Amino acid sequence: MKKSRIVIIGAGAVGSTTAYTLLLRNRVDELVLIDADSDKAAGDALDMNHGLPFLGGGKVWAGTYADCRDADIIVITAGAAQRVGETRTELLKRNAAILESIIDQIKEHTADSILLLASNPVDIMSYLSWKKIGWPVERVIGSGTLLDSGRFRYLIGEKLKIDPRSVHAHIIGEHGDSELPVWSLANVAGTQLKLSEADKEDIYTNTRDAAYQIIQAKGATYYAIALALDRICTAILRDEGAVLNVSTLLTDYHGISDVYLGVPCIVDRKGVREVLDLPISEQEKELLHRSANKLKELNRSIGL
Ligand code: 6V0
Repeated sequence: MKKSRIVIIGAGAVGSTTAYTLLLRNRVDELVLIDADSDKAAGDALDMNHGLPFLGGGKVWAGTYADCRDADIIVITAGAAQRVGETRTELLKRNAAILESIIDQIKEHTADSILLLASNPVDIMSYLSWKKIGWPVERVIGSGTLLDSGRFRYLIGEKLKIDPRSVHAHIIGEHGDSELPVWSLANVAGTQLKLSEADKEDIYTNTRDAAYQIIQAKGATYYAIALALDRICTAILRDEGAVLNVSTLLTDYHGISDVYLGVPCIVDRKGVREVLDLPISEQEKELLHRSANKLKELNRSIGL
């Protein structure tokens, strides 16, 4: 039987934490780490292998692009991390160049895998990857607003004293400053949330600015994104049909086309099987259009 394999390109804070999360949760038979800093990837692989006697199963090594050939999923977490005070959009040009060289090397070895992007600005990086790699759109996925939606649900849960897994609420749009909360559909067991307007504003602001707060405090964010990436990988490997707010190409989504944005999607072994058409309010539609327009402008700024 073919072994399941995930290749992670970029073994920095996010990439190595994602690998460790996948390993701990026994998600995959083979994990391959690739990094421009080959010592870092080799060191991480060795460190994780030394944990195998306490785990059982799994295999981790520092590999090359040739290892992409048998990959079920290729996760891209390479790039420059956000600096203190730097917006995600300022990262754009630095990361676009890195990504293009990575895509060229992946293409040499496979056309069958699923590409999962986390590098920021993730919606633009996903669109760029899809354009450059030439694979079907369902197989090029961005982590989108999955992490943001997790933060949102956590903060709502804290305020209501309810387990965040029982809170159904979505952040959609850009993974970044123009993202929007879908308050009109947020619920607990179908009932409306008992939150004041001030509570809502506080929750949304803290969701949107969470990355800035964490980067200010410790330089990078990696635990929650690693779990979000693990969630997407599991939905794919187990053919779950899970509904996850990932970034995908929109085609006439409330009138928005030709841009990657985070919206609820059904994710299974083929990747994004379907984009769910959320019945959002008129005001939310307007905000989504603003988010899309911002991203389109940024896409154009790098010639997409
Ligand atoms: P990091 O710790 O600096 O790691 C980046 C790694 O990429 C380093 O180890 C580099 O050596 C490596 N790298 C750079 N260029 C290449 C290359 N050409 N080929 C292979 N490897 C390369 O950054 P960190 O891990 O903190 O962040 C990585 C990316 O994830 C950044 O773009 C972040 O902004 C982004 N994040 C995305 C999130 C999301 O929700 N999508 C969340 C958190 C971070």
